[in-house]
Amino acid sequence: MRKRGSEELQGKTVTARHKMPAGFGPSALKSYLDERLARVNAYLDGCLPEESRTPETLHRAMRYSLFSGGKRIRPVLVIAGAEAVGGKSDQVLGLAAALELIHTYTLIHDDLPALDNDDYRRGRLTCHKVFGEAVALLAGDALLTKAFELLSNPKEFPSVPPERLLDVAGQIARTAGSTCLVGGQVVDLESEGKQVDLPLLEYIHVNKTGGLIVTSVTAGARLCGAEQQSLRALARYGECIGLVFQITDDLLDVIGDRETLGKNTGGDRVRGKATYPAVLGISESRSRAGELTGMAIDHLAAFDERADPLRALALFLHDRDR
Ligand code: GRG
Repeated sequence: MRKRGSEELQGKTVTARHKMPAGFGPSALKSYLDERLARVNAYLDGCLPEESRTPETLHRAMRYSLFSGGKRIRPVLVIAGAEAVGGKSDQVLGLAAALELIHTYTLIHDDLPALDNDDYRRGRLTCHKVFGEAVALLAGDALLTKAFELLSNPKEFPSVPPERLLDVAGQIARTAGSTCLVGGQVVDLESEGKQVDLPLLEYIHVNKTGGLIVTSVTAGARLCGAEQQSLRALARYGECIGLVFQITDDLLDVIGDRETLGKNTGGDRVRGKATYPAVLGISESRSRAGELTGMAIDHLAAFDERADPLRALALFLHDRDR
């Protein structure tokens, strides 16, 4: 695939003032990500049962999918959201891990033959291809359950008042449930092969993909005691990058590189999926992604340099090639 330079993808609407924050360029972002991801990965490793623990097949399947090279976007957003309001990553590691566990469960279930029937994910065979459908289904269930085990344990969050933790756990449960993530997935399935207009497309993506992203950005900040005004701004930022994330994902399914993505491309068209390129065309989809990226960064105007990782992440999500 021809590498899409940021100038080209950013189109007309991500302007010079939306470039990487001064002092927080690509190498600073890389160090930031490496450092945070190492901590998230260590935490995830410590909270899951070892592969040797009975039932071994189940624990192997859970670990297989969790440690298969995901980008860890949601945990990074949890940490960056917390840091933007003065929190520390250590305060929110359990939350960051919980959101990645939920995300990984959705991917395992989404790949099953009853849903997208995908053979490859993150460059490897999908969970059900390696462990069989029944174990994959149950590995997804166990990851989801593990997330709420973490969230219901105040010992994982020693500096957080229990009522605040309960509040955040409730927010995550609502996001993962029938009126957001699972609901968005159902509407997506029901729309396959049908003519879909922009409002319906955005309904699907706001719920299926955007909800978990908004919750990632806001829940860490909420856990750290952020004020309502900051939470509202972070939520608007999250809504914008959630859509950018999905538009880019849709574009990559059309123009992305199979090797880089680690999964097959073109599946959306074959399945008659509702996507931005199908509804708006490629050029208009790119412009929309650029416009939303600029809007996301503008929503952070009241934050100081502690929000620079969020600003840089907006641009990163816009420019990503996997
Ligand atoms: C409850 C089964 C079920 C599904 C809910 C989230 C979801 C709906 C399905 C997951 C499948 C999917 C393709 C969702 C769209 C969001 C998306 C592009 C997910 C991939 O996320 P990345 O790119 O993945 O962050 P990595 O592999 O980097 O973790």
